[in-house]
Amino acid sequence: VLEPKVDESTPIHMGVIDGTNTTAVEASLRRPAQSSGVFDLAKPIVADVCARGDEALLELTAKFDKVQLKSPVLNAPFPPELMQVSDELKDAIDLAVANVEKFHAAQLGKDISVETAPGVVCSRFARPIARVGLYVPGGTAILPSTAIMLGVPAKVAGCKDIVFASPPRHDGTLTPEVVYIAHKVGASQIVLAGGAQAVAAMAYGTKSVTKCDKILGPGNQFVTAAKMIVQTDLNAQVSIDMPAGPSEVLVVADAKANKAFVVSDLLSQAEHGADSQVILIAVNYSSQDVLELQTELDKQARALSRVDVIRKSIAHSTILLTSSLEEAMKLSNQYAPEHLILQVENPSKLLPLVENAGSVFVGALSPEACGDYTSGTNHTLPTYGYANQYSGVNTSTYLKHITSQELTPEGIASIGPATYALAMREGLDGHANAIKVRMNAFK
Ligand code: HSO
Ligand code: ZN
Repeated sequence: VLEPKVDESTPIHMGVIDGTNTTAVEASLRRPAQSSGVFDLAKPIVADVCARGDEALLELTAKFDKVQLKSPVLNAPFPPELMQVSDELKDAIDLAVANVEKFHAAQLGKDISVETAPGVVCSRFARPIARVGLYVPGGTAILPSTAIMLGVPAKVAGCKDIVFASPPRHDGTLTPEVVYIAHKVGASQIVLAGGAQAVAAMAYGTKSVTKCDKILGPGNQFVTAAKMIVQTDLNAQVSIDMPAGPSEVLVVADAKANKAFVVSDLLSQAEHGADSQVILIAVNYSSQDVLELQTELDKQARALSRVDVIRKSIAHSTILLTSSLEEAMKLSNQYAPEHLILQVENPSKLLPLVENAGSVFVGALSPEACGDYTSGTNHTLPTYGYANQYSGVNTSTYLKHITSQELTPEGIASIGPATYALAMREGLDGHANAIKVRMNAFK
């Protein structure tokens, strides 16, 4: 398909609308449409890998990634020559891993044990999901940071088998940083495949790919479609973290906020992909403020290497004008952004008003880029409005919580009669009998 030629003289500006115009707001907060046809394309790929395993996987990698591999996997220990990383980057990765590890280790909750009634003790304890499949996208940008965000919590949770999947480069190798991170988190295997085929391989397992119990990670529309397909297949017995869509950010800024900072945050998300969306809720901006912001946006965007991607994402991004912080937060909650950045005076005062968001960046010195890489929070977050019901990836994403109970004779006496009554009301006298025989034994 021939893309229409971009007119480089057109300024890179966002559309501006009045935040009280509900119809216009609704239209501008709509996410760019995702084509449903992707499911029809992903289904046969998933079915093929399920049926023919490694053979299908190698064929699909040859077709989509243009490389004929001998084996679709790299098993640990990974060869040192495949993880040659500069000292500077190694230090950066080590720092990021340490911070992400600290924050995710702190999320390991305590087991609980409660005496709910005399002689009745109910407990809950956590166990790691044994085998997790972590998808690290390739495509237009290489994302070793995603390997950190998915791999470190898996290690913290104590998962037995950590499997990574990432599309190979044309020479059949992977980004060395990804291999280094896989090694650091103790991964057992890296699947050299991408797209729906990689997801299917981890969901069903093949002769060489470990079957995984849960599949996590962002990806393009094919990856997301495949995750949703395998999740609904009872034969796969696999769960997923969340349906992932294109990256997005919503910035709430007042007129005093540093416009260069605000613009840099908008652009750092806009550069992710043509389907990314960035929203600015401008509180009490004059028309002069809007003009200054647009001028800064155009200037900064043109200096970035991914300006062509940015042009496309900015085309479906908007500035909403509001006159109060409360109104701004209402709009933000309505959008349920993956990332919410607060560049206002006393930003932490707004936190109690946050209802729906993946992760919040509080104040002018907390750019999303820090959360994407190094501060410690996870960058795998709900997009596309799913922040209404999903949490971002965190340590419990890798855990199951198991409950237990233990009753004494006193416990049988204290809840036996009520249990018996409820069982009889449901017509389940087998249940009632299990209580009666015990109550009788202690009479
Ligand atoms: N902002 C992305 C994550 C990422 N950024 C990776 C840079 N590298 C998640 O929306
Ligand atoms: Zn990012």
